[in-house]
Amino acid sequence: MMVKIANAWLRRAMGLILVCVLSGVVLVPPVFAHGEIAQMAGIRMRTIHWFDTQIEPLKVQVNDIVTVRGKFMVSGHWPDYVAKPEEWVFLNIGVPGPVLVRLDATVNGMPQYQSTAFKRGEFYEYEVKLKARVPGEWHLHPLINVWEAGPIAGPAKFVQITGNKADFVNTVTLMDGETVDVEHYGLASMWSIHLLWVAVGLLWVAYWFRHLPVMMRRYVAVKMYGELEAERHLITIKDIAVSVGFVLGILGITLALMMWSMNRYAITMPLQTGKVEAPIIPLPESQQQVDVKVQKAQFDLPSRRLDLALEVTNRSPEPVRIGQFVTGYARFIDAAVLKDVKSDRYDPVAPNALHSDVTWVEPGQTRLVNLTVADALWGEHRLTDIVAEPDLRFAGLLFFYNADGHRQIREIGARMTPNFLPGYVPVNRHGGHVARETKDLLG
Ligand SMILES: [Cu+2]
Repeated sequence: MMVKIANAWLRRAMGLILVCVLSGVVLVPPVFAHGEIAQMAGIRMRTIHWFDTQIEPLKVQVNDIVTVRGKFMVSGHWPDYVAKPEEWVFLNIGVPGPVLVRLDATVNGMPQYQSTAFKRGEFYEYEVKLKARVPGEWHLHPLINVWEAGPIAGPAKFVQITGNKADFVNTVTLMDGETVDVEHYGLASMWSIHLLWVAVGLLWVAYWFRHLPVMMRRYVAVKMYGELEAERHLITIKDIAVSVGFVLGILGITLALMMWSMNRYAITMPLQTGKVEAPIIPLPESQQQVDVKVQKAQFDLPSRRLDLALEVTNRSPEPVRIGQFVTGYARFIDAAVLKDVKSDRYDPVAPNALHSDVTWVEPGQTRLVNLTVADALWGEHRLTDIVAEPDLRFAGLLFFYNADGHRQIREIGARMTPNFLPGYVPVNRHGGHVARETKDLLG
């Protein structure tokens, strides 16, 4: 009777475990990205503003070259709680593991083989050349590692690598003319030396474990030989000789291996520390002929919308209009000015998110512009989390375009008020675009 009940319970438990495992396999969607949206929204919005990112080609064979290039601005609204980019930064690539190798990287034309420093408020242009190594579909980001702050990722694309990993070649010609295969260079000696020391370790253990029982040997010895005699049977003269032999042998092997490697690799260079300098070359976009003051910023959580009241002064000789807002890696576009589309569902672009109540700001004119940046992208990329942060500020790049499409970029940033209530009409809005829209929603 008891056995039957136990059997029934066991069967039920097994069934439950099976259901759990299957639902884990069937119901949990596969995860593609690698946590870029888990980073604090405030850090993403106020550190590096990435734009003009190009990752190409997106379909390659093993050994083909993928180029990542683009521009970024180092925010002048860098948070106080994040280590500064003037200390140590490194231009890198965010991919799941060494699926590509980095052949070359430049920032403003300067090779970036080591860490560097970036100045807040400056624009930079970068290029990274990668060689495809492991077949698969990989989410590939440009990335800047900031010392003590971590990686700050740019917009990613999926790169598909086909072919066979065994065909991957990565050869380098050294200064002395020797060509080496970096994939396998020094691996044989590394393996042999490691295995040698594993063998020495096992021999040492085996020597002391040769007599059974191994546990409580002192107790057994005292039982057999009495208190006074036990010591001589626990560690014998032979044991001492073998131990000394081990020590001398290990020292001898170490010396011999050191002499062998000094002879085999006669000329070596230590890994280099220090910084390379990224020169500051003013990019055409950074010439500042448009001034922007943020008069009011409100983040409307229910409608995923940033409402901005901006005082725009146009000091350029031509009328300009706002066409794009970039914060972190996300791009919010005014469809009437620019055409941009999502390259895949994870592409952080909102092609029709920007609306302003003033189209053109004429030369010499100062206008109050009410701008709304509204899109589900705020939520999809968890930038809405900004309202849960203790330093409620945003920053981003405003792209102004003239009639020819020539652009100027200004960074804006300010403290902002969150609004959690649906249908809330902001105060101090005198018939502006935002207030009208909200009133329309109400009734
Ligand atoms: Cu990713």
